[in-house]
Amino acid sequence: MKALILNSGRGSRLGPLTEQQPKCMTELNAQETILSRQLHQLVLCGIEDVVITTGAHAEVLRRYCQELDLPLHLTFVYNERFAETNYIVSMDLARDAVGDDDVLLMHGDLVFENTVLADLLAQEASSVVVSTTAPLPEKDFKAVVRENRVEKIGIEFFEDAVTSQPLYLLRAGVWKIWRDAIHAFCQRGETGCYAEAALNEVAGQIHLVPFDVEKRLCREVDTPENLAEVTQQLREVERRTVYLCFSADVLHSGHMALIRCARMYGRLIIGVMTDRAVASYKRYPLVPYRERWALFENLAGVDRVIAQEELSYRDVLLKWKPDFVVHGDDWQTGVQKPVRDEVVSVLASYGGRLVEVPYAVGKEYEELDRRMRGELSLPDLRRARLRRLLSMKGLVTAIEAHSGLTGLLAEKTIVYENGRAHQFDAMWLSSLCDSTAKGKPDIELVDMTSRFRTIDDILEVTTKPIIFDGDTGGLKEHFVYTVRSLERMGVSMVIIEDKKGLKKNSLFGTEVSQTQDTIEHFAEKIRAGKHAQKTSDFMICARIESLILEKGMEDALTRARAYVKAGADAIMIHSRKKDPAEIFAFVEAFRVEDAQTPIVVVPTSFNQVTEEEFQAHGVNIVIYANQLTRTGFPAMQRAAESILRHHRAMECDGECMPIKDIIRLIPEEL
Ligand code: SPV
Ligand code: MG
Repeated sequence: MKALILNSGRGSRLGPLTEQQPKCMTELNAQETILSRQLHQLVLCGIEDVVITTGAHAEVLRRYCQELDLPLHLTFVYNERFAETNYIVSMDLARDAVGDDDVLLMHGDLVFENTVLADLLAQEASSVVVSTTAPLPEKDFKAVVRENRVEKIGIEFFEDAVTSQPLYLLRAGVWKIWRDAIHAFCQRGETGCYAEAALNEVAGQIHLVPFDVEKRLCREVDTPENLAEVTQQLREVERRTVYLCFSADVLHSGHMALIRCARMYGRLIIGVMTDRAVASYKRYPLVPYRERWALFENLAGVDRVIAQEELSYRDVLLKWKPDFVVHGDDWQTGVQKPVRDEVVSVLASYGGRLVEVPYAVGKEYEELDRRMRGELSLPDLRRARLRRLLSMKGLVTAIEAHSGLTGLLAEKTIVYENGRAHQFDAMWLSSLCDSTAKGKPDIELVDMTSRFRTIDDILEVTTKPIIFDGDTGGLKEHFVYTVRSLERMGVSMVIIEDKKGLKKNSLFGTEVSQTQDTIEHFAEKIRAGKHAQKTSDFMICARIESLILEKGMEDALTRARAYVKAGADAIMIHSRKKDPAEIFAFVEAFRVEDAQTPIVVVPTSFNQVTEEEFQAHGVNIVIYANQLTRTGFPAMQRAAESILRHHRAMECDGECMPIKDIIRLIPEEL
């Protein structure tokens, strides 16, 4: 595609403005002239080759273009008879320079919005700009349009006519026919008419359609009055802002195309989604927020960078009121649809507009994303993520996982609500559920080798941090090995409980005989574990069983103090009471002395308490310890009983996941 700009005319109607320089060099504002604006717009739209016809002040024009120093290949075609001929001659002279490509043709005094050009270039058929909303001008160009086809263009037509502007997209075939007609006119000496006279002669042979810009700016500057009106309209156009939000770790060519597109619409405000907002709806960001911010701040063409703290755009849109929001069209369906719907309604509330561009799909982008996901599952990154989440969110949630499949559920389950996304932050590798899945009691019977095997299954298919239920931790001499192995695998935290002897599940409480360890002995185990670990990311959490074993609040608090002193990175306080009062009493008393050490709770019995309430009391990690196992098992039991009762499987079909869904549940590639 080549651009052909006609700049041979004298533009005498602009008076003194065109005495020393061509009309196209008339200033529109302190930063740009008509020509510099056109040339920048061509660059923005990816056009590289420009042919400019010259006449009056040809040398001034040529020098000016060189000084602009734009990444364009410019060819100048001089029309020496510019004073006595019309631009039909300049177009004829430019035929060789333009060649046989598609052509974007414009007059040198035309001022238009970026989107007019971008949208025109996106048309398939040869098109000319018209406006169905502008009043018909007496003296300027009008196009006669019938059945969406331009039949004639000229100043003398009024019937079936709409205002038209000399901005054309001409596909190669159409250009060739018009060009030859122009040549024939010039050969016959008909050089005083508009080039459109030649176009009208061959209109029957070409397909030229109107491209309606309605109220968008696209006007010629002929007189000082025109200039005043156009510059005023341009000021309004230039005040417009466009908002584009990014959550990506790296910028690829698809993102750059999106940025280029957004810049067409106005001054560009880039929203950088905070780590917390990104982690709420997709994988954890690999590149931290500050770094992502810095990337955009230094990007040419970006006017302002702001933080988007939620997945929802509502707050940002209401604060900044951008005229446009640009987004890929991938959010029209699927999980992000509610976010999009909200954007549409907020924009409608103040007259903004959503612009959606085709989402960049491509093998290279998928590969990039796959590589990033792969990085997240590497032990160092995964291990460190729990601490980062704790400092970022204050409250972290974990759900139990005891297999690759439940790990995937923990990894991928997401719900959207009021413009927010919710996912679990981490996985709890429960001893109860791991043992139950193997049909064994929760008495430290499943040995570490087997527990590590479960971890490995989960690690292989997920990226979220893992909190490992280490039971009592075993002998101190064994525990140090466990710490090293867990750390090496990329586990973030081990929780050990202060019991000794044959451990039983805490939810039995005092119904079974269980013995609490001494403070000194357990503290020694914590110290040994902390000493054994190699990185500062790994966390050892001390689980206090005093309330479970009805040893009282004072005992629990004394132990908490001692365990923190021994090096515990977090404290888990457990209870099997329905009433959360003793949990809250512990947390409040502990927080008086210690504002920092994270507190973990497992609300299996006191399950009426919401995460918000826990956070308000000072809790940092909420573990949903067994709900997947407890919901999965009854469904399986019902299916087994139904088959036995009916001697066939049909009756339990309603409870079954469709075969198609189960085989698609797990992608072949991670
Ligand atoms: C587990 O899930 O294995 C636990 C929590 O240790 S609880 O079952 O509540 O003791
Ligand atoms: Mg357990």
